[in-house]
Amino acid sequence: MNHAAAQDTGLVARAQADPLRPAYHFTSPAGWLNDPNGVGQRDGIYHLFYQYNPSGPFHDRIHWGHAVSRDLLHWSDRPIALTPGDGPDAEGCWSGVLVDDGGTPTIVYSGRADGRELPCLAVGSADLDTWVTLEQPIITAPPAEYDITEYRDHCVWRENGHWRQLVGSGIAGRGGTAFLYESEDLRTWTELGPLTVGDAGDVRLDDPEWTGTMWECVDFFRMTRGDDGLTGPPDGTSDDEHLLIFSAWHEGHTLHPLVAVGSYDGQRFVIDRIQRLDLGGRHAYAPQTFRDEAGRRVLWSWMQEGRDDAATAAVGWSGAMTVPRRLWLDDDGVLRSEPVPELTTLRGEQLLPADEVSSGVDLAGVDLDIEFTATIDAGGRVDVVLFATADGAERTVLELRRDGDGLRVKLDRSRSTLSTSCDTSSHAGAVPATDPTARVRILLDRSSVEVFVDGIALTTRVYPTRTDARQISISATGPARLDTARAWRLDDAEQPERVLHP
Ligand code: DQQ
Repeated sequence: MNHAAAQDTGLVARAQADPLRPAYHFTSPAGWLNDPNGVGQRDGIYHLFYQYNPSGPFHDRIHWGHAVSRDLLHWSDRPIALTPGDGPDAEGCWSGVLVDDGGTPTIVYSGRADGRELPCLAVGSADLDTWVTLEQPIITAPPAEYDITEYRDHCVWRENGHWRQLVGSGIAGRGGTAFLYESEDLRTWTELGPLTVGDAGDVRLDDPEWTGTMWECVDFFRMTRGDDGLTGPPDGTSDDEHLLIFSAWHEGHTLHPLVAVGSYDGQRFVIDRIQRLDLGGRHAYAPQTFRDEAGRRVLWSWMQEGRDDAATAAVGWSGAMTVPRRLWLDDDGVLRSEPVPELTTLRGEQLLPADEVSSGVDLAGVDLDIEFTATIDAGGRVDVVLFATADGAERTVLELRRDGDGLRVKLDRSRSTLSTSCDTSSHAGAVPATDPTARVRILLDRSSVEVFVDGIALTTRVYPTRTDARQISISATGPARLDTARAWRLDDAEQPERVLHP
């Protein structure tokens, strides 16, 4: 075995030995993973590309990893798609998208060189395994007439017989934005100005609705309301509502994903309202969506870590994807999401029958799919204690309360770990209710927690240190009751053999 291969094996083995590494969520073989990129489905096969550093669990010289799946759950690593070269991506192949250029797979991404990013392009083989990058950026400079903060990340679609592109950015003193461009061939672009501009106002790093001074990972599409609503690329001739997903950023702080809903006339997007996309903020950062062959709008986000750099270096890996989620706009225009139904095929042993459970529920496990319904009236509360030790020294608590017409959700991580190297801040937010019954789904996968309350997601990470931190209880107090509860252990989905450079 040569030296590089031996290093590979060491890092992968170290990552796989970490008991807190998710087992049914997508992770890189080891090293660093951040944003989902180039998500899509071709001829039945799902493709997930991602920001990847195979050299170690830190953000540096980013490559594009690549994996394929037929069911969105079981993935096979494919060769690394993009590797920094000696041209416009010498310092990294940052985020972007996959499009079909008349049958030719094509990636539009941000090449980083000389400390800044510019739009670049790569052409793929039919099987998407081999990629050739253009030697020059396809846009050679940000728009000169604006004083921009940053400029990167792409959304590309066909509209009215032309290619359209958004590049995420920010205008100094005003707010985040996305510049709109048009092209006939994906290689020469005409700038059409900002699609819309946010309002950054004062710096409010702790405000989960602050739109930041720059918008990363812009993702623009249209969608009709209703559980079986239709979705597609932006279309300025349609009256459909349009959605712009972006990740609010400010001077190196990856803050949180937001979604703006409004109308689009082919040139400008008028924002009607802005919603938090995930109550877990930065732990569900940089989402990217696609319309799959069944017509669903499917999303992945980067589940950013909450351990510090030294703790992350010790385990040899960093970053996982959320489970794939289906999005829909409800009848009131609220964007909701749920794990794709395919996830239920990972269900193994059932831990609770579907009987009535008015008093409470006790369970144990770190890899569970829990579903319950509860009726919570004003003054009532449901508490879900997760990853608890018998003495309560470690525990993570989800609290649900009625708040006017909706629910108030809080996830308390203050005692989630005895380690002093982890983020233990809390998450909280509102859930617009659909009816008096709260429908709750919780997915646990070692350090990963994904909660869906009436389709409003809260994603976070916790790092218990004790092996007995496995107890779970669900209890109702005051004018609240549990109606039904079910739970299953979920099977692992990780590939058996993984190497850093497939
Ligand atoms: N991650 C990429 C950038 C993007 C950021 C770099 C968001 O393209 O803006 O790895 O997490």
